[in-house]
Order: sequence, then structure tokens, then C-alpha cells
Amino acid sequence: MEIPQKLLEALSNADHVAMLTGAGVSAESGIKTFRDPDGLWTQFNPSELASIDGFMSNPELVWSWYQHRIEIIRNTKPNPGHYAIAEMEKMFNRFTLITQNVDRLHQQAGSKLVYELHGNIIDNHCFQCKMPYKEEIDISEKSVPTCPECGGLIRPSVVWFGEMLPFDALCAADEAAQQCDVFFSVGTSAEVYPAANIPHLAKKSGAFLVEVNPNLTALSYYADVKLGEPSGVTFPKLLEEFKKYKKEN
Ligand code: BV8
Ligand code: ZN
Repeated sequence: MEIPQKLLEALSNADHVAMLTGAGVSAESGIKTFRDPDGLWTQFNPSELASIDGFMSNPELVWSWYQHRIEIIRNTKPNPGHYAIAEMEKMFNRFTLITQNVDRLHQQAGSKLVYELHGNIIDNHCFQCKMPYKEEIDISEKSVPTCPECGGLIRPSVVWFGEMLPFDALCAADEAAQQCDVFFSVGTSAEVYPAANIPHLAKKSGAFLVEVNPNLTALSYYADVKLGEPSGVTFPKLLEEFKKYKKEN
């Protein structure tokens, strides 16, 4: 796989690099994506499991589905793509990492600043009074824990469909998209909004847009460079080539 010269040039002139990641960056760690042929949404219905209505109509089903995903994530390690992205954070004057993932594998790989647009699956809070829920979760327990403050049901701290994204993360993402010199869209189908707007905003703001994805997406047409290898292969290669380029130039 060749890393195009024009990308190495854009990176060597870049003061601010920004990146949006999706489920594809965790695929090589063994976590299923959502919309690939064997993706989660082919087996499960997102409106039933990842929505307020779904939780209200069957809290036990939704709670057990998230406990099931947490179990998988607990036995999962970051892949070379996550580690290379963590290293990129130190190589640029400004580096902004924005993710749609709830698995915290970027942080596990050493990324210090990660804006989570869709929350995270590790934390929980009260559905009613929003109070963070810190008590240990007994995953064998089928019933949904209740809030010690108000007795409300406890839910995972992810952003469900129809729910607003965390304001600070969304603002940071929009700001980075408008100010960055190079923007990477990695392992996302770019179909879930408002996250899918961010790469387009970066392009419109003059950023050099790079897509890392083995498949075509709604964004591919707009990319200045498309790297079609899996992210766990692409980023270690990109770092190696970029270090060589910086030495020679
Ligand atoms: C909201 C957390 C409003 C939970 C998730 C405008 C137009 C149309 C619809 C809408 C719109 N605006 C809003 C909507 C509705 C909806 C939406 O976008 N629907 C879509 C489906 C049409 N958006 C919302 O509901 C959002 N909220 O709009 O609120 C509002 C306004 C005011 C007041 C109140 C409310 C909330 C959206 C967030 C939902 N939560 N997750 C959980 O995880 O359980 S979304 C879920 O999908 C994941 O978080 C994920 O991040 C997201 C996107 O999926 P991707 O990450 O892109 O994964 P996908 O499987 O699709 O693609 C993987 C890609 O990786 C593929 O392209 C594949 O080729 C590639 N790949 C595979 N292997 C690799 C790889 N790439 C690189 N390397 C590899 N190895
Ligand atoms: Zn409560």
C-alpha cells in the first residue's frame, strides 16, 4: 500500500490535524461494526435497543444487551490502528480526536484527549434524575439496577437515537473541523447525524480530507485521498512513511 506524496506533504505542512473515528477502527479488535454485512444492526433493531422508546418499553432487554456488549469490550484490546493514532497525537502541534465509538479503546491505547460524540458504554446514570451511578454492576443480575436517589432506572451513558449529543464534544468537533489543516474520517459509514456532517464541514472549511475505509461511503466522493486498507494496517504504515518523509525533507 502506497501513501500518496500529496498526503505526506499536507501532513508535513499541517499545524492542526483532526480525526473522526467510527466502529471500523475497532473492527480489527474483534468488535462488530453496525452496518457491515455481519454488523450489529443486521441482527438487532436499533430503534428497539438504542432508543429511549426501546428502553421504556423493555428496560430488561436493553440493559442485558448493553451488559452483553460490555462483556465483549472488557475482553478486547486496542489494535495497531488505535496505538498509531495515539502516537499521532504527539506528532502535531494540535491533534483533535473525535469518536462515535463507545468502547473507550482509544483511551486504552493511550490517546489523552478523546471527544466522545455518542457517550460511552462503561459509565451509567439514572434515566430519571441523571445522577451518575457509581455502584458495581452485577452482570449476572437480570433486573435493571435502580437509582439510590430517586428510585429511577439506571441506563448506559451512551447517546441513543433521537437523543441530543453532548454539547461540549459536538462544539469541539465543529471547531476542529473548521480550523484543521488535515481531517481524517476513519472507519465510519458517515450515515449517522449530526456526526456525519463533521467531515463535510472540514472539507468546506478548506481542510485536506482523507478517508480510511476499505469500502465506499457517502463521504468517499469528497475525499482528497482515500486509503482502502483496514485502519489497523493503514496507520502504522502512514506513521512509518511520514517519519521517513520528515527525515528526507
Ligand atoms: C439526534 C451509541 C436529534 C449507542 C449511536 C439527519 C438526516 C437523517 C437522520 C437524522 C438526521 N439528524 C438526526 C437523524 C436521526 C439519527 C440518524 O442519524 N439516523 C441515521 C441512521 C439516518 N441521529 C440521531 O438520532 C442522533 N440524535 O439527531 O438527536 C435531537 C435534536 C434536538 C433535540 C433532541 C434530539 C443520535 C445518533 C447517535 C446514536 N447512537 N451509538 C450504541 O452504540 O449503542 S449511533 C451508532 O452508529 C454508533 O455509535 C456508530 O458510531 C454510529 C455510526 O456507525 P459507524 O461508526 O459509522 O459504523 P458503521 O457500522 O455504520 O460503519 C463502519 C464503517 O467502517 C463501514 O463503512 C466499514 O466499511 C468500515 N470498516 C469496517 N472495517 C474497517 C473499516 N474501516 C477501517 N478499518 C477497518 N478495519
Ligand atoms: Zn435518579
